[in-house]
Amino acid sequence: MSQLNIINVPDPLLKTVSTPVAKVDAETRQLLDDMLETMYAAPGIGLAAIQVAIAKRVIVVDTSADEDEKSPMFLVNPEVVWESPERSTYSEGCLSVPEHYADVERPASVRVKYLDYNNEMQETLMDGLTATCVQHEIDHLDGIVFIDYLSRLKRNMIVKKVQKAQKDSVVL
Ligand code: GNR
Ligand code: NI
Repeated sequence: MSQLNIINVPDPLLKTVSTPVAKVDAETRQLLDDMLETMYAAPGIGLAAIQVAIAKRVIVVDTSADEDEKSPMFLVNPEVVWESPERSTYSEGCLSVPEHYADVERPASVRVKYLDYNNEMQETLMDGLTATCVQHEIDHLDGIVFIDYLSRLKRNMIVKKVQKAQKDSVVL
């Protein structure tokens, strides 16, 4: 297992549309394991492969509040096949936009089809924070970051602050 480096906005890689995975094989499982370790270390509740500069349709999610009772989800080629008409609003954050948060409205529940860790096709109904997080991750696979839903003014302000914080953190 190894921890991977997370890229920040405005890295143009975050605008990439990621490519589907043909099969969940040993190499994909290695990526899933490394992504989970990276997500827990951050810490975060979700991570898309493009955030570690790998343009594959692979995400990991763990929205369990409990520290000792981890419940990781591995989703490969995830697709929303149904969304509820009900919406919900969460204050979202992103490991690629550190320390900035904004309200985003999304479908409150979604049915998601994906390949699991064992290359088995699954369909799962998700709600609450899990639904929000999985939609946030699928957005990453399509090159969308949550700040893209904000006004250009707010987005540009956040991107500038993230860039400045990154520069200031470089030890000379
Ligand atoms: O850690 C994360 N928290 C979070 C909070 C609200 C909505 C979405 C998220 S996902 C984010 C981790 C991340 O950047 N995933 O891409
Ligand atoms: Ni994110």
